[in-house]
Amino acid sequence: MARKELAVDSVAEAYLALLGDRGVEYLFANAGTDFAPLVEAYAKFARTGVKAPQPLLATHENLAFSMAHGWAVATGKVPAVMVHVSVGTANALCGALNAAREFVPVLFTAGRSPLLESGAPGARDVYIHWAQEMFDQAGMLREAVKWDYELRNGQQLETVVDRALTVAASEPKGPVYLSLPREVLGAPLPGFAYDSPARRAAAAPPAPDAGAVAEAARVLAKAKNPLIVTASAGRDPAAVPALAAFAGRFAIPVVQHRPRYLCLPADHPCHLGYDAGPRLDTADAILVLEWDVPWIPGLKAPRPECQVIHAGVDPLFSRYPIRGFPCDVALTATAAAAIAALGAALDRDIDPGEIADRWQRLAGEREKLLAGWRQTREQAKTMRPIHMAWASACIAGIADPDTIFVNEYTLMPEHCPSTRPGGYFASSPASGLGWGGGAALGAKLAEPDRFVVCVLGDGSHLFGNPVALHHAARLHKLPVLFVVMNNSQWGAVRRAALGMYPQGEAARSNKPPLIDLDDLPAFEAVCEAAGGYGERVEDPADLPTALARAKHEVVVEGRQALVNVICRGV
Ligand SMILES: Cc1ncc(C[n+]2csc(CCOP(=O)(O)OP(=O)(O)O)c2C)c(N)n1
Repeated sequence: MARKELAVDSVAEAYLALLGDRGVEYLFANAGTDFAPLVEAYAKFARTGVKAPQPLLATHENLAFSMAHGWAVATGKVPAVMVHVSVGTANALCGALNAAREFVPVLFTAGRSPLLESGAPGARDVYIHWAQEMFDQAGMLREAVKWDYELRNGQQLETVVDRALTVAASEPKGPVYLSLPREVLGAPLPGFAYDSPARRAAAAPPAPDAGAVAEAARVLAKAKNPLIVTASAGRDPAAVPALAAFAGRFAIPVVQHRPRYLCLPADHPCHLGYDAGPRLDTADAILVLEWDVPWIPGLKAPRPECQVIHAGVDPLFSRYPIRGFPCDVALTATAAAAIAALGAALDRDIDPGEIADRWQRLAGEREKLLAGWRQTREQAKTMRPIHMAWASACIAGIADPDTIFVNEYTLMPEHCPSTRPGGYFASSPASGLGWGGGAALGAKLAEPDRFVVCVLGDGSHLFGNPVALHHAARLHKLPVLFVVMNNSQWGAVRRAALGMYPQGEAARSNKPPLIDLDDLPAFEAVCEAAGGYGERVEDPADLPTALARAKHEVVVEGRQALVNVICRGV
């Protein structure tokens, strides 16, 4: 047990030094008048060399939060975000919702209007200090965070910081929120001393319950057609080899629907693609591993007699108001621990004859699937406007095994396979658009030596505040290749309207309202305006070389690039 002392002029200095001591490496920040004590503290640390999180400026709060999110998923560590009082919190809220639903730990902090109208250092001195105050600033995001608090004085600092960080880092992980009033940050803190290392540890993850494991293993052992469905097992990279070994040992097909991480390498013989629909009719046992929506009950569901096991850090997704999927066994554990325990139990229960049978069927199904994808690519190859399957295949053509893909939902993973754990990150199930670009910058910050490709829809890209994004990429020297699949529309909105009213007026209209994004700016020129490289591609035959040129700019010249791919609408 060691106690450290640090002479500080303010709580702000103590706060930043404490974050540095606790291993918080970055503070993704969008500043305001509430930051005065932090600005002062950082300026002093530049001279004195006190270790603190490196401040990284982002000119929009959603960008700051998304960068933190990308960094957190690529490193497994907890970043800090700081924004300006109530209004900055409002702008970052979408990022907090994304992080919450994907169990991404973030220390989300904001200033708070000075409490006092006069009479103390830091008290109100600008007119906004009245209007920006709220009765309950954290109220707007309380549903999205695991914990929130306001720092009331410097004496409590160590307890509050440690509590915030340990709650965020305990399973199920997630964002926490701390507001920091200006006078509190600006107050003196004589005799500041703290434990280093910290005496408050994050909680260990829950161990899988032996009874639930035995029950789940019995279900899987009895099944003729078991199926594993997952979207986020790969959140913990250790779960990827565990799942690969488990599926391979017992010949169980794995489907990753809208994966948020790489969960099973694309070349694994049990990898049966991205659509569980065709397997639901025959499945007699399903292991739902870290997945909130294993199927859409209104469209297609497994047979009533199919047994269903849900496993994950919060297998019931207890923060979702409604989620009624059948659940015969709910196993609370990280994906890696759940798989390890199930593997040991199933080894005892399984009939080896079943495994041999399943291998036969699996090999045939996988070959059929791969052949179908090859055919789609062949057909897509010459389509103009460019087909997203062809664009995805061309992106695969410039990737290497270490490439990190960040997908704000238009990359088709069946045409752009990845195999390395931690090589693929996609949108949170909350799907608050505007995440991808910032997340890609965060991933690049975490993995500076790896090639990062960020694939975005034109709509998603616009939500991500492109001018702020390209500025941050340049400012922080984070060369990422952005590929915009530009179909000049919100295709998802079109699909939803036509899906609900297949014979309706919108379906008959050439141009239903609120779908087409006419007169879009030249996205490549926006990237160029920030010192990057840009190309617009309309001819599918030009795409491979355009992407190769862009990759050269990113990897060799060290500058960001954007390829604006003119794609088909839906
Ligand atoms: C913050 C936010 N606002 C609105 C939406 C609703 N929304 C979902 S998908 C989508 C369209 C996305 O367009 P684009 O990225 O171009 O992809 P496309 O659907 O055309 O393939 C919209 C508007 C959302 N998910 N998040």
